[in-house]
This record gives sequence, C-alpha cells and structure tokens, in this order.
Amino acid sequence: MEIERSQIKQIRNDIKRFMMTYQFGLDEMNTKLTILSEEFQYVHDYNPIEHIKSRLKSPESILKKMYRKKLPITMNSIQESIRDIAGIRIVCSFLSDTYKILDMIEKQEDITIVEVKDYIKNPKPNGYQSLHVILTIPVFLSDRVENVYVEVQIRTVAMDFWASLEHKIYYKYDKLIPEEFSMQLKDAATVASDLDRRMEKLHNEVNKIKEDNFQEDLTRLDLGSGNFPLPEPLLNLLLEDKKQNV
Ligand code: 0O2
Repeated sequence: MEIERSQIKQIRNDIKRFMMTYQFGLDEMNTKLTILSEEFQYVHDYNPIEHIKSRLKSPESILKKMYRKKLPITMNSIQESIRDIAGIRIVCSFLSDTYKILDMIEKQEDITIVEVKDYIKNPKPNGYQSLHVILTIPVFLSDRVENVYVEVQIRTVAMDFWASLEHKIYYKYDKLIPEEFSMQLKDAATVASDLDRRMEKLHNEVNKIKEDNFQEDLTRLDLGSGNFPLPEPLLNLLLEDKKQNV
C-alpha cells in the first residue's frame, strides 16, 4: 500500500513537471511575440497582431489523441507524437500580416522550425484557413535544456471568426454531417476569405496614400534649395521620425 502511494505520488510529480516544461515553452514564445509586436509597432507605427491566445492541452485531450492515434501511453511517446501540447494562436489584422509574423518567427535564431502547413494557400476541404507552424524552443531548466514543441497558429480575424464558430458547430463531430450544412459552412469560408482580400486591398491603398503624402512633405521642405531654416541634423531627425510613421 505504501509503495503504491509513493508510486502515484511519483507519477503525479512527473506529469506536473512534464506539463510545466510546456508552460515554460509557452511563456518563452509569448515573451518573444510581445517583443516582436512592440518593436514592429515602434518601427512601422502599427501593430499587425490583434490578439494572442495560448493554451496547454488538457491531460484528457492528450490521452484521447494518443488513444485515437493508437500510440503507447508513455511520457516519451507523448513527447514525440503530440506536438501541440503547447499551443499559441496569433490573430492578425491583415492577410499579409500572417506571413510577416511567420517570417519574424522563422528568423529567431533559437527557434527550430519543424513544419509549416499553409492552409491559407491550400485551405482544408471544409474551408478551414490558417498558417500552422510546429517549432521547438529551448527551455532552460535547473538541470538541463529541453527543446519543447509549440504549435503556433497564425490567422486573420476573419479566419479566426470562421474557425471559432465552426469549432463550436461541429469540428470533431464524428457523426456524418448533412452535405447541405458542409456546403453552407464552406460558402461562409469563401465569404470570410473575400473579406480578407478586400481589407488587404484597402490597407495597401491607404499605405500608398501615406507614402505619397510623405514624398510630398519631403518636396515641400525643399531640401535642395537650402531655403529651409532649420539646422540639418535637426531636419534629418524630423524626417527620420516622419519616415517611421509612414
Ligand atoms: P484543438 O481542440 O483545437 O486543440 P494532428 O492531429 O494535430 O497531429 P492534424 O490534424 O494534421 O494533425 O493537424 P492540423 O491540421 O495542423 O490541425 C491542428 C489544429 O488546427 C487543430 O487542433 C485545430 O485547433 C485546428 N484545426 C485544424 N483543422 C480545423 C478545422 O477544420 N476547423 C477548426 N475549427 N479547427 C481546425 P486539434 O488538436 O485537432 O483541436
């Protein structure tokens, strides 16, 4: 009886430590994303990220997935086969922002990109769109370094709206779904995707106007004629500030 109790205690501690490592992986990724978005905001004067959500997969969900995949329930096998225990969802404003974020993540030297699935270029048959990245991030523990798997999903507000509601309606519903419903949902995905394209177009047009206004301001300052009364270093500083706001 005593041995059993200590064994249970040991297993409980092992699971706790195992899950903690994934929480640290999430914490590290979240810190990285905060830095990237704040720096991007400063340099480009706009934030491509609307919001970020992160979650740890519940032990129940992990076990269900192992069972579904017919894999042995051991720590090692869970660690190797379930790569979305730590999950982050980044919701972006515009379509092009999703690829910008992916690019910024790929450039992080301590991160290893394991796999990228582009469901934006190649949506799932039901209409689901998102960029999925499986990566590993090093977590520095007291006695070792663990490279922890994190799944990052990057999508626009419209894609997120569709996916969240579809999830509520019947993602993972394992019974046969009436064809009519699937078609309506797919149709809704096309509407969401059209909205993304329109907003992207507007975004580009506004950026173009901002850029043109900046060029006009430069001409108005008439740098070449030497008529501008401010000392050049101060003038350069003002222009630099203006450039960052375009
Ligand atoms: P949950 O409850 O969100 O965590 P995998 O089984 O992960 O090894 P798969 O299915 O090829 O392999 O992975 P994929 O395609 O990268 O999808 C993983 C995650 O994307 C899912 O996690 C969902 O969060 C999301 N997802 C994928 N397809 C759909 C979809 O059709 N609709 C919605 N709403 N979400 C989707 P989980 O673990 O399945 O679910």
